[in-house]
Amino acid sequence: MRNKKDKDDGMLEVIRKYTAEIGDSDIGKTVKLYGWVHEIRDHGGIVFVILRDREGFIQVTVPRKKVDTDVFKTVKKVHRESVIEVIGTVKAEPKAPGGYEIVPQKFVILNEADAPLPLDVAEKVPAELDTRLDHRYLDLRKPKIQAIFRIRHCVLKSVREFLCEEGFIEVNTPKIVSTATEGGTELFPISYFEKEAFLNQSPQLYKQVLMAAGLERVFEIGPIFRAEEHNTVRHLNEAVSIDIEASFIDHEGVMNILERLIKRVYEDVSESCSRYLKWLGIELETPKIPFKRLSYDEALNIAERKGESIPWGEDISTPALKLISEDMPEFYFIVDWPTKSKPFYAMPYKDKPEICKSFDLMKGYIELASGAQRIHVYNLLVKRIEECGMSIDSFGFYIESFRYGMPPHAGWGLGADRLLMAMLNLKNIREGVLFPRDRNRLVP
Ligand code: AMO
Repeated sequence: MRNKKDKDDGMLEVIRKYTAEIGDSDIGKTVKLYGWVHEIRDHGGIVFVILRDREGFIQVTVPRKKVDTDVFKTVKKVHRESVIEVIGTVKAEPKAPGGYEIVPQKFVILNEADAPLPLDVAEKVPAELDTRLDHRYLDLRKPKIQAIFRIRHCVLKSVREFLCEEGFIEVNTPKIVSTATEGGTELFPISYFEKEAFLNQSPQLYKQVLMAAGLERVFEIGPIFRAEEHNTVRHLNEAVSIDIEASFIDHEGVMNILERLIKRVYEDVSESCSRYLKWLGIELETPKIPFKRLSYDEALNIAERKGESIPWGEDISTPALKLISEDMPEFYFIVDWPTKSKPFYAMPYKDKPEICKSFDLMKGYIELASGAQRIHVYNLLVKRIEECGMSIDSFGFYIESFRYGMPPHAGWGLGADRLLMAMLNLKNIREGVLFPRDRNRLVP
């Protein structure tokens, strides 16, 4: 383990280090490194091996005259991407990447990699995204790609910390369900013994039921499944959603939580991932809050002015959003949507029931989150379900919870993959997903 003294063959007591940990204080000392053979430069009497671990690179310099014969023989036959253990002396070497080199006393091939490689990890030959995803385990060995997932980890950690501090309890709800929650996208049917079942589109119904349960503030970070027909750079068939639900609060209240969360995540990533942002060449700017609230009507007007007209009541199309984003390239909310354009659970305004207390959080033309104050009144909910052409029979467990003390409540769902895409300017949402699922991709 890292920084623990490992006994090695009962002979040497060496500390295992990551490449990035090697510093001036190690010069002249013996260290142990584990990693992969990133590059081999064989000059006959001297071989340079670049060892890569999850933190970076280091040069292992192997001069025939100065190392054990077995060590030299092993280095001569090793293939790129083999897993190795190196024990050696640290030397300062200004010409080596990072400024240090290791001269090995021991060079062990823990597992030899076959040649040729299906994907070039050293990126001398660029590969298409599809090829990279087909061999994702190799693609992920690239430091830049790992940086994306180190940042993703930090985003989720930051979200958890923030929501816990705000009094939210983390929950896990079922992903095998019997009903739809979101109109507009199809469900994936699955075979569930003798019953019909589906993969959940959203934890929506469960998080609302948990309000009736009196948990007051819950959040879930989990998969959502959408049988999206289209194959775009921002749609997945399995996505990760960060969902919250809170009682005794309205849509404005949860929008305030959402914008503060976004700001906090940017701050945390800037602070703890500066190394990885640098690898990606990204300078992250923490957004200023509050974000602008643009009404649905205003959004339609901007699009109209720019030549794209949307009939009132319809969802705002991607071309229209692209035009709107010319004026609004950063974070903003689109609020006060037509009731008929949003799912049945969104609360209509009392004095203007054709619009509802719902919002989308946008970054440029990409929707990152949507949410609303919910209907908590039983009769109104039944009416809305029926107006949306659905039968209340399929909502049994959900509907019942509104009859016996459901508090007023609101919430939102924030796409984790979309947030990462926006934060890191990823051209394709799949770049930020380990093993994406889309229309054409079911493996790996
Ligand atoms: P909605 O359907 O807008 O709302 O989803 C919430 C957020 O989840 C992300 N998302 C997706 N990301 C990638 N690929 C997809 N196919 C995909 N579908 C959705 C988006 C989106 O903004 N129940 C409501 C939320 C709520 O009101 O609490 C819901 O699911 O970032």
